[in-house]
Amino acid sequence: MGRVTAFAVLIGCLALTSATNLNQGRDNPYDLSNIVYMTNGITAIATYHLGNLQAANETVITKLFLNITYDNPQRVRIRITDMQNTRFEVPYDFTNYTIQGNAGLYNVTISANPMGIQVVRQSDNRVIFFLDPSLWFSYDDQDILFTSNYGYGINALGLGERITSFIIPQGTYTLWARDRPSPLDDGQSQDANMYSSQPFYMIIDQETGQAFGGLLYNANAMSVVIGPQSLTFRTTGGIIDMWLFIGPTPEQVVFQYHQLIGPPVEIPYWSLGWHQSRYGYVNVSMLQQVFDNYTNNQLPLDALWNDIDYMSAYEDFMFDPVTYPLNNMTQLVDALLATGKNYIPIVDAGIAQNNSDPFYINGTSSGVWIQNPYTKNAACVGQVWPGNATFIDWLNPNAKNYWVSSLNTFQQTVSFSGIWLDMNEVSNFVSGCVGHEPTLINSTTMPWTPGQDLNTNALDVAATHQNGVTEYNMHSLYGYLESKTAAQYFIQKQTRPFIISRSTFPGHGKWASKWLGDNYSQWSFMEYSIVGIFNFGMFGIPMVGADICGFLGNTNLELCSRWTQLGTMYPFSRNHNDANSIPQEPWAFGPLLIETNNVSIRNKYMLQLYIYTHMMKISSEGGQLFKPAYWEYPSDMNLLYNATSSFMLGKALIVHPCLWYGISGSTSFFPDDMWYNLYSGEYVFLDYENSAYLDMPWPGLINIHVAQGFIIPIVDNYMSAMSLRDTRYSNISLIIVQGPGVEATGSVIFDDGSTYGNMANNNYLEVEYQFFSHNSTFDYLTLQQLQSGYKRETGEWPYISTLIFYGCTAAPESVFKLSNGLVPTYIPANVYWSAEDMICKIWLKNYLQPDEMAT
Ligand code: MIG
Repeated sequence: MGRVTAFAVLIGCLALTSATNLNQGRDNPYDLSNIVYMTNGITAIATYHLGNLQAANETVITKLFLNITYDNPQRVRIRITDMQNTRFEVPYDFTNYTIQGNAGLYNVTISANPMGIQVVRQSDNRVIFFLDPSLWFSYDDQDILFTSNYGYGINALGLGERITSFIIPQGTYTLWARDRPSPLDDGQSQDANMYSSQPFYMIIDQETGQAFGGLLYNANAMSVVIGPQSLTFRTTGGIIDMWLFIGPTPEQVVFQYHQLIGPPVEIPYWSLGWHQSRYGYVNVSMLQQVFDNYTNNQLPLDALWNDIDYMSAYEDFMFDPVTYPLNNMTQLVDALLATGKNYIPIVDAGIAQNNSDPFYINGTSSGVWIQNPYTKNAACVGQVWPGNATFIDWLNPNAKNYWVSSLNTFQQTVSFSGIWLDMNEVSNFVSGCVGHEPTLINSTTMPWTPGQDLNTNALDVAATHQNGVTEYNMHSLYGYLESKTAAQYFIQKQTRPFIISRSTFPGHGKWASKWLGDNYSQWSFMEYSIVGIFNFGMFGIPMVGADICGFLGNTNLELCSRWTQLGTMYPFSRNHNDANSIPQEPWAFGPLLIETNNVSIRNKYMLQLYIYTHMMKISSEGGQLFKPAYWEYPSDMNLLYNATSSFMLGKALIVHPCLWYGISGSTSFFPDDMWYNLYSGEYVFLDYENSAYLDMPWPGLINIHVAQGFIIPIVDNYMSAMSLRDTRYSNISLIIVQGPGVEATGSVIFDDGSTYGNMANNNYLEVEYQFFSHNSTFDYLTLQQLQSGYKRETGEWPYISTLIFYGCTAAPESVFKLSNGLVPTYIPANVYWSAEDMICKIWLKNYLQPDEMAT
């Protein structure tokens, strides 16, 4: 086998470099033996080498098994486990996982004494992982440490969840799910760990701008040190299970990662609309009033949310009989549904420990609670909103049935269309299980704030799950497993899960979505929201947004207006507010904010087919809707270093938000391309720095520009629709953006908008639009059905009413339709051309159907 020889040569090279370090005393005490080279990987045994070190202490794992797998040409897996004992591993959920082997896009080499592993990307010979044998490595029961030393300058992204700039500054970061109301509250640095654990990173090579990524699939508390040229992982347990994604572009890394974890769940059509929420709708008439105000102000709305205010004594699923009488509630929800709007209640993680609460009774009889480690057959009781509460052990075989049937029961009480899962870090107002001091485990290896440890506002890490698995291992998985289980409730009914959860873990996006948790009504938090959406998009959760206008503290007219302009471009757009803050519904500040809400929500509606089409594609292929401009233009590193000054929606649209108070315009950067104002068709003249001055009015619309070469479908009735349901019956216009000699393309996916699995089952319609400019007698537009698996309901169909051309250099004369035999028939149309603005419009008198062509 020629392959083996090739490896032997490479190993030889590596051994030479590491040999020089051997006599300095060893930071990596493991040697490799029994090395086996296979077609699709390498295995070896790593043995703790005593040498001149002191005797291993009893927590050291002395025999490790190394298993390197060439998953596919873009992905390598490095697993290091205990050879003699099983250790905790994350419940595995990557159903797409297959091993296809390496087609030569990377080289993996190892060295034996001490252990070293190097992965080099062949296209540019860059190290994308290097377990440098000369650097500290340890594999203790509760302290696993390793460094990847790249040898060149890196920008690190990802590693959630925290409030940070997009490029994470060098430093030490903790990953451990935590209910952290806000980084400003506890006097800690902004970058401390928050609700989710997302141990995925992307590295951008500072010299070349090329990208690669990695996932350390480990749920234990960990810290990551970002150095100038290295990443050091230190985890308090689990195993080393590292997947590497070779890139080389950022977007390829994202796709390679999503291919592993699975593309995100399909979301309902309506959920891409506008959501109103607040903590503090203290009774049903307040909720009704909000609904009425939307109607009276002619503002569109897609979902009305209900916080813990609805609950009786803060008990999940239970409406307060005085403030939220069931009769009134069901009436309200019926009225919402009748007008195409939806109702979304909150469900907290803790179940009230109340012997007359049916949900507590059921959970107790099915034995699903996380157990108290100090008392046999007793739940670990924490304290949350209802006071004493118990928590579900998602490893328990009865947990799924318990949770799905609880949601079924709740559905019979009130017709909710989605659920909001809060407090699932899992959060606890006290530390540990009530009645017992928590066991202090591993307080030393994490960079905790003084006085805090793993038990702080969490269940006792000694609390037990099925088969004795401890909360120490399971803690950061709560939100993910809760959401995944809740998704089964929707899936059994064949409807799409609409689940907005606060805590997440890799794999979450396949089942559920996410909001960014508590933020402040401050300009800086508006900017952080962009980073949050970029990050969770990378993490495979594209349906994400921040509380628009801010949650904690008081917003103001200008901030809330700007935030509404930006927030309506989030994939998940929800105005949400804390009970202690002044109101921030659209009418809270008079007519200016109403106007901003009106045009901004309608602007989102206008783009609904473009956005929905992307989200559906992403749900079958992975990827991001809302993403850094750098992803599309990776040769311009300025776009990376100014990541929040703009973002892209798909490939065609760039959005420039206004993130500063007191300004009405600014000089904004664009990627190197031809850009047209989405609304006016005006061409943007860029200066030598690729910048242009943009007006940023409010009330008014956020700046969106469209790149040449694309066709954007626009919903015609966006100014009259009162919810997204109405847009399903709208005709559409196509904005066709030509450049000199450039052809333009676009597409639309349309389906029933609600059934689970439509993409996988081909139950959708997909039409591709292509515009060909021949510079001769005529130009033509083709409409091609790529998929025709959706039968429309009466009146639904994206018929084309209008063709709008940007960058149009000559007036259209007449319009023909070419039937199958390419025989032209004249079709009646009104045409318009503005030579000055280079805009043409063709109003078709008979709408075009998806299988027709026009010239
Ligand atoms: O302890 O339900 O992040 O959105 O309004 C706070 C009340 C509990 C935290 C959520 C927030 C929600 C609030 N919740």
